[in-house]
Amino acid sequence: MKDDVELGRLEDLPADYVKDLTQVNLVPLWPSLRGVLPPNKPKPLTQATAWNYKDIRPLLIKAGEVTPIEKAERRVLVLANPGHGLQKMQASSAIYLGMQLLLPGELAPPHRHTPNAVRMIVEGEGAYTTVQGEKCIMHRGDLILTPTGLWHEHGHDGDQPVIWLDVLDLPLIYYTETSYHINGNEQPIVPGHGEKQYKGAGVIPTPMFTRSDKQYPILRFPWEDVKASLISLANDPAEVEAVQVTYINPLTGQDVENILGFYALMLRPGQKLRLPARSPACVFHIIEGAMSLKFDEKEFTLNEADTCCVPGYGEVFLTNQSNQLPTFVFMTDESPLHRKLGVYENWG
Ligand code: 1HN
Repeated sequence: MKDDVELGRLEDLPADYVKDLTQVNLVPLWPSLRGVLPPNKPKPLTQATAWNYKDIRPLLIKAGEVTPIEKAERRVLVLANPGHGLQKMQASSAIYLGMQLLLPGELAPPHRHTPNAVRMIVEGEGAYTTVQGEKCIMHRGDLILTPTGLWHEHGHDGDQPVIWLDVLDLPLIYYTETSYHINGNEQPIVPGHGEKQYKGAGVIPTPMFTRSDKQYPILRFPWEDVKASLISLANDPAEVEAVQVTYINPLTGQDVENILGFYALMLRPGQKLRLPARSPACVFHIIEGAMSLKFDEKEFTLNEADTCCVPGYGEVFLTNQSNQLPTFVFMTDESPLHRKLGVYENWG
């Protein structure tokens, strides 16, 4: 069957026939078939979009002035992709992004929910997230997980605003009609930190020869450790093209969460890197340095704390803006989801 064959339109049908269909909750497929199943390549709603931190920061600080934490629970400005419509609060079909502000002395109260979340810390010292009793201190560049179902609350003992990037699979969980939350009480702090127990990539704790069956053994990935891994990888072998690491569960080798994948990338001074066209949408957030990002006809310059989202099925060209310094990038994509669904593709 040729794809250029034009299928019948809704307007081609007798109006009273369409009315009869509607009355009994029936819809003809053929006027919509090409829309839901386009030829050769999906037509993502997700548009390549960048959000600059210099735009976000003053508006977020203003949110701190006009809305007390008790009236927000989570004081967040959502990075919404215009391709989906801003009210949908989506960066892509499965990814939600938000910048959250916590002021000194504030508490974002304990709750748990079905969507998986992570926080990438952008600015400030002295805040923490307690996840299932484990107190995770926030420093710039750290990644803190709050996977599905785990209790979490945010507190702040410092004296300056703290800001972080929230990444959730909320659009997907909402779409599947499984999104809900439960409020709880402040969690008692439990001893032990996964990031310390599982510090070495090649060794894991085995007290009395038993392995933990924890589903989320590491909840906080300190930036200093991840950065050191990238620098080490960049030097051995020196030819490795994409200096990239994946945040994984050390007990399974799988991605840290079920739906979204998380990565850190280092661009060498002056490096240009082409990322292949793959099915998942992808988010880039600059931890240190600056780069340009090209997708189709669009090109963005991304500086520290800037964030960009691109749809799937297109190449991405990254260029470090400095010939002297490396650039470090946090990335999120929908790979685990696509792999589980069997729709993951890499077109090279
Ligand atoms: C949430 O629980 C947090 O815990 C942040 O900090 C953003 C966006 C949608 C739904 C739940 C948080 C969220 C969220």
